[in-house]
Amino acid sequence: MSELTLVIPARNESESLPDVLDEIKELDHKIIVSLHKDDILTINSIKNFNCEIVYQTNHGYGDALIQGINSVNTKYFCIFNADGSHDPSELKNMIELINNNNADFVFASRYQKNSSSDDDTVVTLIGNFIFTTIGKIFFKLSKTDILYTYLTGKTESAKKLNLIQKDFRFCVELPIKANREKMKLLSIGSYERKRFAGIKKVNALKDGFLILKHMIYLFFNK
Ligand SMILES: Nc1nc2c(ncn2[C@@H]2O[C@H](COP(=O)(O)OP(=O)(O)O)[C@@H](O)[C@H]2O)c(=O)[nH]1
Ligand SMILES: [Mg+2]
Repeated sequence: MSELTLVIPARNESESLPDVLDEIKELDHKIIVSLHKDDILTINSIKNFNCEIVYQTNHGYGDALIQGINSVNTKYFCIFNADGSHDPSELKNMIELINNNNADFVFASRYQKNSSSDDDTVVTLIGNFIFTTIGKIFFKLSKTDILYTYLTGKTESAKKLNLIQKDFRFCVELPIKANREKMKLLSIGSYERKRFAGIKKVNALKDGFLILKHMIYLFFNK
């Protein structure tokens, strides 16, 4: 068995998640799907797959990830979406990069050389540019794509960060706290695919505002 566990947060992904699990079933990684027990459709859609299910006790994307990561017992974990937008063929290079450099986290980026996205909209593109710039100026983050949470990390490093954000604020909480702990953060080019099916859960305005508020909070609370 490999040293990597894929942590898959899922909400209403019965149309995409079976295809995602089918695509990664030949890989030698452990798989944890983190979802709420009320999400019966998604749970039923994956019952024939060999994966562990973590039932989150609260709701939200960050909550699913925090509880998923707490259940990991391999050296590395990877946050891997249930919608098909993360390409599993990129995992090999991410693991090599983190391992060869003894890094704490490797973040995939859609906005560096040889990278792109088929899932971005004008609103998310502009939003991401603004948040990435705030990250650079106010938090000295060298990350080129702050909101794209396709990352591989050392499990023990993530567990040290005391991550508590239960919604999409998690996307900025992790890199900002890791950078403050002077952890080693690397970036790797990535191509984001269109989601296989179903609808996006992020609300650009509502979640964008929450993330902005949280960045202001983190700036004043060190
Ligand atoms: N468990 C759980 N997963 C969620 C929640 N919101 C989003 N997700 C999952 O997080 C991933 C990213 O969500 P998505 O809507 O695709 O956002 P985007 O990729 O940023 O556009 C998908 O796998 C979703 O199913 C939530 O409230 N709870
Ligand atoms: Mg998505």
